[in-house]
Amino acid sequence: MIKVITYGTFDLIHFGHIRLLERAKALGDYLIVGVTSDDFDKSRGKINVQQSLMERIENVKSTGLADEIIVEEYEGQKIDDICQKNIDIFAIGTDWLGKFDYLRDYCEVVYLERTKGVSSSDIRASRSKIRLGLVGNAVYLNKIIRESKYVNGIEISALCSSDNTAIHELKGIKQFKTTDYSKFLNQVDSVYIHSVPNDHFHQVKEALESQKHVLCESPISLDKEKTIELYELATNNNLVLMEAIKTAYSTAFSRMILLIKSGTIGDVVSIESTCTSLSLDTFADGWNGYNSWGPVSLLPVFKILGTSFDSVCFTSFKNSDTQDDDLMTQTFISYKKAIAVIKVGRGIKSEGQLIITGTKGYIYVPSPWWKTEYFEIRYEQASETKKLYYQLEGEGIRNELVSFSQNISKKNSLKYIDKEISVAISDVMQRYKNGVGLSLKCLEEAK
Ligand code: C2G
Repeated sequence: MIKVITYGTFDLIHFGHIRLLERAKALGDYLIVGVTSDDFDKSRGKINVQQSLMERIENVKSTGLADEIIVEEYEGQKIDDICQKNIDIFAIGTDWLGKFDYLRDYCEVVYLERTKGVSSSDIRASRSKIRLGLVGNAVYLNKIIRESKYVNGIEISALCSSDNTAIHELKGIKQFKTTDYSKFLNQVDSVYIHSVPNDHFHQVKEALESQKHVLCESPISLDKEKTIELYELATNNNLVLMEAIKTAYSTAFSRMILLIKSGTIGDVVSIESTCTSLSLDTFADGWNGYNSWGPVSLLPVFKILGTSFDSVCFTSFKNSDTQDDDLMTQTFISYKKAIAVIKVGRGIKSEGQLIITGTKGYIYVPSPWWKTEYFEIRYEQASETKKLYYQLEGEGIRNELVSFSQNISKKNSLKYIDKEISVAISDVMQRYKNGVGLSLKCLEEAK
């Protein structure tokens, strides 16, 4: 019996895929089809896949051509499969010509002519694109423009800004002044807001009232009740409102949360997170240290310990030169059975690590943990340490945009930051702003 194997994503299965499978099947007596897992696709840069692994397996099944379907999960698996399953022929389309010659040491390699004029990418691209408008002056918007190019289904069409000098990649993007916000909204289907936190509430509200989906840089507002109001508005209008903290969309960060939830380190009793940046101009005006770093540093706390905390208090040091700019703030959040200590600062530099302590062991994420790619699960016995690495493309922005677009089209609508977390973040930001539980110190005066 001649055994043939082939691999693919088989997203939105089409004529080209079916022809490939037919010809692969005709090469032998038994056809095995390896369907790529979502993670494997992400790791090889295929982030726009529209259908889930189960749907893609169903696609292949429905052709009736596969005698066996397996999942391809890792780099190098093809060699393992070929050896373990005694494969005679490996077949693949000519778009991979030469790329799999190394498999000739294990079996025959056949490249089958790729069918012209049809591809999953074309099918995805032909679906109408979501016009995304950008709001703000920040240099960070350049990253959004750049990363959006990797995301199918989203097209940056307009910018609303009071000063666009920091934004360089404006080709093909219509521009509006902040006074023309409603005109700008007329030109888009959705908005990404990266203005100053004080402006978020009214900009998000007006966008939702104009039936636009919103992705807003955290904090969504500096007032718990206002954030609740915005979520209600979004729900009532059947619109997507998402908080943008890019860390939440990193694969390593999501995996870490799942491992903790499954009890890998026992019950979590403490979380320590540190986020600092030396450069004062990392964030635009209106973003003090706490607004800049507070939300991201609170994210693991609320994700892991939940949002029903008992109390929050802060100790903040101000720099006497820049009175309205907090140099360093420690936040203590106490829960029934756990405590979180967060250190954030702008104009200081510290080790940006995250440590999550449990009753069986702890997780250590090295600096800069907010760009999580790598973490360790450590136990009393050093020999039991597990080290995990998941590559992060585009600092998480790319995944954030994919998730926003999928939520809008109601596909795979996984919520990385749910309403409760957004509200809890606004709650803590509001307490800090209003000085509730805040002990304020001035470095110069303390001397
Ligand atoms: N294909 C084709 N004609 C097309 C489109 C695709 O013959 N118009 C073939 C591809 O060459 C591939 C198979 O159909 O052999 C599956 O294509 P994809 O779903 O795009 O998967 P791909 O990214 O090519 O995965 O480990 C994964 C494999 O290396 C290939």
